[in-house]
Amino acid sequence: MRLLLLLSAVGLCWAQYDPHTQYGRTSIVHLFEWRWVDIALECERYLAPRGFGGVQVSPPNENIIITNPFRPWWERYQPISYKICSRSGSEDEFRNMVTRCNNVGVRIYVDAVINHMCGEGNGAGTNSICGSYYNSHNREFPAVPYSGWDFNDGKCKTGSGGIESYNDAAQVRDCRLTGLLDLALEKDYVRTKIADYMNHLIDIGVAGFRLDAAKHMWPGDIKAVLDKLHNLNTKWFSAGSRPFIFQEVIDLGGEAITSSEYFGNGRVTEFKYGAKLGTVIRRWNGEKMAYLKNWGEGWGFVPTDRALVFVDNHDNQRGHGAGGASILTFWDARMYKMAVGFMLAHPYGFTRVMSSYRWDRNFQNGKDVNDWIGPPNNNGATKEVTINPDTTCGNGWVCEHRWRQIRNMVAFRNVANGQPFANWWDNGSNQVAFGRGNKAFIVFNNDDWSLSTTLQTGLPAGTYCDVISGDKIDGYCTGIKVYVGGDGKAQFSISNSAEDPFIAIHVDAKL
Ligand code: AAO
Repeated sequence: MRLLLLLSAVGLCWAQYDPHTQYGRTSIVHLFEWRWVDIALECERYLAPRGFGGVQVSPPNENIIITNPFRPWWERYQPISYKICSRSGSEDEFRNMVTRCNNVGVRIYVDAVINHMCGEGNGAGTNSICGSYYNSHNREFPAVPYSGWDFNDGKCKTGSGGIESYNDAAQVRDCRLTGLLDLALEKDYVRTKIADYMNHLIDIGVAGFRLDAAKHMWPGDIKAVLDKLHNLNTKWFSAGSRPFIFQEVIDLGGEAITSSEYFGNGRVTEFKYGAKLGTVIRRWNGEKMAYLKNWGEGWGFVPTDRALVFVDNHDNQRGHGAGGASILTFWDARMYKMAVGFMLAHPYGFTRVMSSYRWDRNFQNGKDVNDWIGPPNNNGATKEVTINPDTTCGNGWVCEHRWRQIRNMVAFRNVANGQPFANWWDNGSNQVAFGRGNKAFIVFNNDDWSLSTTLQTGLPAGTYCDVISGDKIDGYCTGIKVYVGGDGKAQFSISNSAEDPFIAIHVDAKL
């Protein structure tokens, strides 16, 4: 009995770090700007059968409509109300998506924009997705309702009212982030309004939240909001389950605020991960893959059970946020697949895969002046995600999560779940290999010469199908075959000019 009590206490206090994915599903995908109807279909036709654990969705609440530039993706980070009403769809469509995804074991995580409302310079009107009135000058948002009392104007100490220095924690939290009206989360009224919004979503059946701009909120204020949240809906989750929380805290070092201040609330986004991995795969600054031997905490990252990791996100794939030029994206497909492959093979952190849309990049003086372009659309109405005969996506959607190499590495991670990092090998340069216990093994050649060597895989003897160059279909392999001997060793050859210079095998791809 005492043990049970102890276990349930541990279970409770760990719960916000647990994504509540279905057993054996270990990654989520950010379906950036997708419509709810398309996500519902994707859960059923692709994500569930392929072993994805869940979806991070774009902010579902009502936002301001920006027409100059025309309907940028970032208008969704300027809330007008907490009505479930966005260009991804209506509340009915949102509910339908959550139900259908949960019914096939795929969880929904909401991007919660709770630090602020719209920008201060937006004037007054009803130019919002569902027509709710706002007056940014007077800080009026009657559809919530919020008024002047509910913002931090009096608390912020900078002359401009905006964040002027990231070396001062108080202004980062009390002043406006790029002019966005900063909510007074110290007020119980504001906390209650935010919690009501999040509870509405929890009751519909979402499994958790990305807390946008968490760095711009005091950790104690976030905790006060989280303490008001309901347990997850028992239609799909066990009684007493707490919502999964991951906080967007950009901490690349050298600022007043560190991500460790937020560990008590939930996980944090580890931005060093993608910035460093991109630098290594690009071989910038003298970095090489051999140095990845102690990847994870050894590189100064947050503890693995506090980390939400990703190669790129919706900001830094287009030069917003942090990480800079080293960030790899679908635009650098060959290196990107290696980076995502490495992330999904490595045990560190809880992994999120990015799924993007294409836009017309236009670099001027090193900056993409088209970094604002919104999702594929007809006059502002988001286009359907169409599926081509070869299973890729049409209508401008990139669907990285459907690329064979990425989709198969999501499965690799599921197979390797719980298995230790093992059998590391490197050539002192950019040829490296490692396994996960006796379940899975991966080899990379990011050098300018061929790799040809015999390696200990840790796997049982047999013939394996490389899931990077092909698939195991009906017992046959459409790609490279790897023969593991009775001693666990196998011979690997990877040309430096291979389309994808890495090989991955696991016990579910044994022939
Ligand atoms: C838009 C317009 C603005 C306008 C505003 C209000 O673009 O011109 O003033 O509306 O009318 C998104 C867009 C914004 C957009 C906003 C609202 O990115 O352009 O503004 O929607 O529509 C900071 C925050 C971080 C934030 C990131 C973009 O800390 O929370 O900026 N990300 C989230 C979302 C994002 C969204 C918002 C928040 C707002 O993911 O999509 O904005 O809801 C340093 C700091 C970081 C800071 C960056 C950028 O980073 O550490 O905390 O991120 O600066 O300001 C090196 C350093 C690194 C540094 C980086 C950049 O890498 O190591 O620390 O350089 O200097």
